[in-house]
Amino acid sequence: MTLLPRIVKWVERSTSSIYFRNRCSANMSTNNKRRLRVLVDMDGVIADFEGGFLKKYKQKFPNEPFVSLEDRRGFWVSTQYGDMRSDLCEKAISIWESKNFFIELEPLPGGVEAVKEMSKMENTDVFICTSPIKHYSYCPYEKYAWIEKHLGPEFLEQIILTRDKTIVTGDLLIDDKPDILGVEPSPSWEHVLFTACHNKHLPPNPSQRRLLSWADDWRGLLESKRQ
Ligand code: UMP
Ligand code: MG
Repeated sequence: MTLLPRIVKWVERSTSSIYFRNRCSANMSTNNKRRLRVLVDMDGVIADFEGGFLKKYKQKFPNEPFVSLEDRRGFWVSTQYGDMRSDLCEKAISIWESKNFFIELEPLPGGVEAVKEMSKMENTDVFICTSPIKHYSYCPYEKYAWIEKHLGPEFLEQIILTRDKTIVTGDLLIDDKPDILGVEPSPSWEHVLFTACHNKHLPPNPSQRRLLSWADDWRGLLESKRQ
């Protein structure tokens, strides 16, 4: 970020905290200066986990069967590969446990641009909220490196690595996983399902909004939460 937008953001943050210190009884839900907090998932939303997986799986196991992106069903890649043949589950897992898997993921179309744009919007805080794998040798480091590389070093302040997104507070969680469960039964965010190859065939769910891609109306979605 160049200097001017940084100064604007700092002034916004300072003035909003002064506002709340002086009016500690103010009800945030009726305050139209309230900041919107958007949590954006990484894999399957801004980073092409599925495309990166398939490319490296085919390179490493050229003679094994694979699932085309068209035929992907269900969030867990490992489960679908294991259903095809039990040993393929471990072979699939070996791909994302390998060095350089996460850092080499391609950005999904429009995602990086959208996140940068929303982070510059007035009264808006954006966090990247992503679950690392438990095989931690490379994944957490590479997620940080990916964000620095594609979103810039200022976004290193905005990273939330957690296996349980329900304990994170926010207004919106844009995520491709259909069911986001954890210890908190009533998360504060509205989960908006980001369409991905593995969830596009799910029957319409009237209680869950979707973002079809970053070409879809994400600005309108954010606006709808400011009302
Ligand atoms: N993941 C698995 N198994 C799968 C598919 C994905 O462990 O079959 C991991 C990779 C990512 C994480 O680290 O799940 C997805 O994270 P979120 O996009 O839900 O944050
Ligand atoms: Mg995801």
